[in-house]
Amino acid sequence: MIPLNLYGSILSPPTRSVIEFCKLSKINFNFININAKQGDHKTPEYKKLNPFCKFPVIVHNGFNVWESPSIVVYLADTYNINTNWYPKDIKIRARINSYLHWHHENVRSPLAGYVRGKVLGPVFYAYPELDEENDKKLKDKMISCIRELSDIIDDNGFVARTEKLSIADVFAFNEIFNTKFVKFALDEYPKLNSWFKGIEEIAEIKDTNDGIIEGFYKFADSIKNKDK
Ligand SMILES: N[C@@H](CCC(=O)N[C@@H](CS)C(=O)NCC(=O)O)C(=O)O
Repeated sequence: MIPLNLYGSILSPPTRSVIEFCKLSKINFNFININAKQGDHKTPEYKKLNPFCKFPVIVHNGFNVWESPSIVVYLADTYNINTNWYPKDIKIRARINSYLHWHHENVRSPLAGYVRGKVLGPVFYAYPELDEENDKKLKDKMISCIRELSDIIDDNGFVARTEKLSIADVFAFNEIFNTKFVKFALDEYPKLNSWFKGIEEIAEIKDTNDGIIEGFYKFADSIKNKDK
């Protein structure tokens, strides 16, 4: 029996980062899909797994952990991981952890903010369409975040200022990946673009992310047709 259950959605960047960490670390897991439109994450049972009703969550041998960076650290310690993705070297870990703490407010918030407001929110949570003013406000925040990440990569190569790719890059990559929903192109940022494409081609990541955008639009169309 696999002792690890992972609850989440493939559309969710933090869920994918945990899935990819498992795959890159050869940790087996059962995936339990959360249908946000149906409110699977708002049920009393789910609330026992994560009191804040967010995904991803893991349950490992009956022990539940929420917040994706915290899940990754728990899994790395539990499965004794020592790879470039999350090495045991405490100074490299400190760099990765610093990024992961910074990531929520400074990367996830501005990138997911626009993607959710513009595309995912209206489909999953019946958000009203963004008006021009809010569209611009959220889009500007997304662009200034991409610029900041691009500067970090220009200067350091990797987002956590490590010498090799780490799980921090995967977290950043997955948030940027979702900007495909708003058709944002990275061509203006050559180093960021090649960093992004390099990560996208890693087998475990490709295997997870391929087909997501197309799958979402098919789902959104099927809802629209049902509502007609
Ligand atoms: N800081 C959290 C963020 C989790 C999060 O925002 N998850 C989103 C999906 S990407 C969610 O649960 N959305 C459902 C909701 O807010 O109702 C983490 O890294 O795990």
